[in-house]
Amino acid sequence: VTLAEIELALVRLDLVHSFETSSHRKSYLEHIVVRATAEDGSVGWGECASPSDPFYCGESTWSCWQVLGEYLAPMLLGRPWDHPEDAARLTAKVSGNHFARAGLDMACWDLYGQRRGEPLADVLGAAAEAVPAGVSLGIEPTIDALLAQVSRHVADGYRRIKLKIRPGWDLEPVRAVQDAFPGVALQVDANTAYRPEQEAVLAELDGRGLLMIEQPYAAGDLLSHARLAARLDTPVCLDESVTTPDVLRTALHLGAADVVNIKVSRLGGLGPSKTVHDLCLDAGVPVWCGGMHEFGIGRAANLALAGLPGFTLPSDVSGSDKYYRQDIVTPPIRAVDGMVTVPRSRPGIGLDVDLGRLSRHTTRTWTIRP
Ligand code: OSB
Ligand code: MG
Repeated sequence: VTLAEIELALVRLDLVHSFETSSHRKSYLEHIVVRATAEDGSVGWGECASPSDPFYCGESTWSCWQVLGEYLAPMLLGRPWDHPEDAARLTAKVSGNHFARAGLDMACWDLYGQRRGEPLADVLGAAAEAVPAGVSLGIEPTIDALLAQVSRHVADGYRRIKLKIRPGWDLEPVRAVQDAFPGVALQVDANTAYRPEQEAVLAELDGRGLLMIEQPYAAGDLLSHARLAARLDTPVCLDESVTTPDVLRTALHLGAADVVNIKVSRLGGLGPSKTVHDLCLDAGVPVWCGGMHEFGIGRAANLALAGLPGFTLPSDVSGSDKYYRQDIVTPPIRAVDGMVTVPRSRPGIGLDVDLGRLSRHTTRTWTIRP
């Protein structure tokens, strides 16, 4: 494959319900849609699902825009590659910037799948027809508002609920949800909001039968996660910490992760995500597929990956309608009885991009040629 043109589109979709984590609150999302056109005219799609602000990691929408347009796209255009991992090697000089890299990587995998005439899941060796879906619920202004959200998603059939927590919003929401919905499969995600000196509250959460506690401490603090994992019965899950397969190997060596959240964006693409999956499978560490509020393109890539055998826990990959009134792909990604079907309606990412909807929601474009 040789790319002749890469177009970046800044696409804005309103959220049906605003989302708050331990660090910020959002009512709409802007992602970069990557359209890569090969010399033969075939088109591959990718998505940079970076948060707007550099709070989850160091990247932001504008850092992705700049790094894609100034570095990643020019390094790939006009240079032939056979496999998407070869394409990734052509841009290996760019360090970090995983969200930016993932957007272009996805477009390369889409083209590769089309060349082989196979949907991405099949290319990756993922056999599952559908994957169990959970939802990630943000911090709400009140406990009642949170219970209303939980109620809606339990009624929709989702198989587990994840609550965002932070100091001051932890024990109370967990108790309230468990009291109102006994037996609900529940886990929590702190997005690095605790310091190791605050272990006592996490120890109190232990014993509530949570499926896991996700990323309580700073991304770089593998040692404190390892200590916590040794002390708690509740599994400790890493998200922000696991940026590369090498970091994952260190985390496993230290016993810092009982469970791993795999995100295509955070790891910089499907290749490294598959590597992390394979390492965890060998180590007997269960994984699940996290999300970054992806539009349909990124959601489709997540689902293809989540069909691999190590993904034994419910994902954060819900139907698009949890977030957006109307997605930019067809058929829409939906959860039925808490299961989301892995898209296989065409080769590559497995579904079609609705060009009309895409252009209606595009606020800016940048076309890069060799
Ligand atoms: O930590 O998993 C996270 C969204 C933005 C930033 C970080 C996280 C999340 C989510 C959303 O939890 C999961 C989803 O895409 O539904
Ligand atoms: Mg997380």
